Amino acid sequence: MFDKILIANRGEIAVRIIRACREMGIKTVAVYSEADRDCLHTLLADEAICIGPAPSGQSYLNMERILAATVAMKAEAIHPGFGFLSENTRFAELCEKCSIAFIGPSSSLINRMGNKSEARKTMMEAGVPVVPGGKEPVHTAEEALKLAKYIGFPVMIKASSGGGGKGMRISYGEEDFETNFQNAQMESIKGFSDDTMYLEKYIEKPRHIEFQIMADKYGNVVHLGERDCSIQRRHQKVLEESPSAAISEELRQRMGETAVKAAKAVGYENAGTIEFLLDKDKNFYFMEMNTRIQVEHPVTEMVSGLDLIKEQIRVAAGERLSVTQDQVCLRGHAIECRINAENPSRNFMPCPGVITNVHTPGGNGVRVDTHIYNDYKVPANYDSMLMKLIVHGRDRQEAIAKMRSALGELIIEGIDTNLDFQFEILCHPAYEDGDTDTHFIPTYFPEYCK
Ligand code: MV4
Repeated sequence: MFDKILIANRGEIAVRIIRACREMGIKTVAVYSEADRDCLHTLLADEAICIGPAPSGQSYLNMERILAATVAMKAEAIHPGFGFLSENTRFAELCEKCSIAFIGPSSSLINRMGNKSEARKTMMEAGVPVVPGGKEPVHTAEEALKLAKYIGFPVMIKASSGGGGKGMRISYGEEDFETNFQNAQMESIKGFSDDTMYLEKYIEKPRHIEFQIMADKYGNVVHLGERDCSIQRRHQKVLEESPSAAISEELRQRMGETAVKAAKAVGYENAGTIEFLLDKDKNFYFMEMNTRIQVEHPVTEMVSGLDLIKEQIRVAAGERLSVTQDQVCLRGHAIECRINAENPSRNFMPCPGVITNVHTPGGNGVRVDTHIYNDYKVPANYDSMLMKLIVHGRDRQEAIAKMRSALGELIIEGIDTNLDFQFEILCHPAYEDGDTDTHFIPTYFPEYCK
């Protein structure tokens, strides 16, 4: 087992990882930028080292500085969290070259699954159902249009180096195809220096259902159930829950087996997420594989009882999974609301500033993952997430009641947040009815989608 781990991240996920390490008796090193000098994770870690000025490129994205800090502080492993360098092939490679354990999958796996068209092709060859569409990527509008006609409109145009909606456009017919293809490809070239695109049949009003998997170095792979992440605004998840109101026990079994098959097909190790699209006829299709721990991992922890961060650390240290599939027991219902420093009435504009008063809810089955505190100054340099509010109840009704109560108790003063927007969602009859596909926000809250 590792003696000391460096956490190459900030905010609530850095706090989360430090807590897991403390419980395991593992020493921790926090890295921070000059803007994060007073951040909670720097105070909770055993040691903390400044790695540069506020801009991410000179701090949390600076591979050399993070590796230098790891060597200087004599940490044997790095936990990358999510975002930043967590899915950066080059960084994982450098860790391997420096004999520093990267707590996640291998660099070659990160590379393969980061190429969305290659991942899709691998899954097709493994017999995992993928969204109907092309097997090979396309590079020109001409060849793409030929394929689009073969697939049949509407089609989804996607960037192979994309993900999370970047470099993605819907085309409803020949007349709009070339423009949408060029725009998506231009976005991909600008964002990823890659013009490789691929096409899929557009699935109308799908649900975004993702399965958590965990795999060790001995070929053991388990799934820990699904998370319904369909309530999104511009490809940003707003809230997540498990189990999904749309998944029966029989369908969960089939999707879970498919997720495990996908992970085994690529020789996966550590924590990963298989993203599926579920259509209104309950057909499911592989969409992407995420090679990191995700923001919404607490939802799975609450229903499975497993600590996913500890499991990641154990597996990275060469231990076997602590559960077999038969021992996985998914119980009750969990919901997570992301609380962000943003103003929904001003197009969700980020609202950094000083938090003058924060009161967090508690009670049976209420969990708060956050790094904020009274007088904390929310910096403008990073993403706007302040807190994750997670509840667990015996069933969806009880979980909804708990979340409404927790949101009602939460106080954050001094800056704008999306707290009231979350409350409106939780109180909406369509949410309560489980009528929550990816069109939920545009359908019921169009005023927030302008
Ligand atoms: C799709 C899709 C429908 N059909 N692909 C969104 C980002 C990335 N995870 C892939 N996503 C989607 N891919 C096909 N073939 C629907 C989504 C999707 C979505 C699309 C538009 C608006 C919100 C969305 C939320 C989740 C998934």
